Amino acid sequence: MKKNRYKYLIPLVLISIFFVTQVNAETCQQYWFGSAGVKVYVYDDYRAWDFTVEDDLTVNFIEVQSVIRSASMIVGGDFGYVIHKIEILHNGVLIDRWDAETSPIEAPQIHQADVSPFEIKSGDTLTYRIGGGAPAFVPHVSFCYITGPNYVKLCGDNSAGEPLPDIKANGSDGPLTVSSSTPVSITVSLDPGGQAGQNADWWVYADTPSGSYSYVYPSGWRPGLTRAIVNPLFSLSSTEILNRTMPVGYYVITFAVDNNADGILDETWEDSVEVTVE
Ligand SMILES: [Ca+2]
Ligand SMILES: [Ca+2]
Repeated sequence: MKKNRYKYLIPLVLISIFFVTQVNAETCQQYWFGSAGVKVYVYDDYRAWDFTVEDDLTVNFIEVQSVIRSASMIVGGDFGYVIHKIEILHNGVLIDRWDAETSPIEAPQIHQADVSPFEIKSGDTLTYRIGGGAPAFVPHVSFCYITGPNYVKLCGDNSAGEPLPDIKANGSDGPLTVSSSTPVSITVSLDPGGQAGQNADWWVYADTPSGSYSYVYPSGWRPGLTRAIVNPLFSLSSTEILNRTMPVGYYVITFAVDNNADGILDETWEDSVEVTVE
């Protein structure tokens, strides 16, 4: 009899390990700027892009992509390598700075760095800037352009933060435009932040040209507005809830969780994606 008790203990231990691992999962926010084919020239002065922080996070790692290339105005050709400074600032305070060795070939450069943990809050300003750095032998004539796509990505620990629901269409935060012959894949994921284990209403619904539809677990989509499930908040990895072609029109699909479990739509924490089918 005694021996049998342990068979219940093993699954419990496994569940605990799973739980801890999930709560400490890393969360990232990514801010895109620039686009391929559009050149923004950088001289000795800095060029800057500002972003508004979407969610609170304790950041301990950054990754930045810059698509850049050196060039020369004077000889109409290419000078070779030019050193530019790139800086990331949070509310005007420098977080990280590094040299970009800009070559005559347009190429994406990825910079990654562990940083001393710092808090970002929704609405804060994040700045990417690039400039300066003419080499000594050609002062004031070297420059580069930055094109795209570029991004600033901040990662960190959200285990004490707000829940972060995320919904994507074909892997994108949108807005997405597709043809009526292209399938649309909708995925949802949740970082529960400091609310893991709190019982909550979960909602997945779509505003469509033919009215509202809701995803109800486990049966699937139905007309009207209905709760997907009532369940404690947990770390939900990317899960597909739709994959099909859709009639021409404009759609907004929302994933939300509430800070209660009363069956009423509160959308305390929500994320939406817009899809236009042409
Ligand atoms: Ca999203
Ligand atoms: Ca509710």
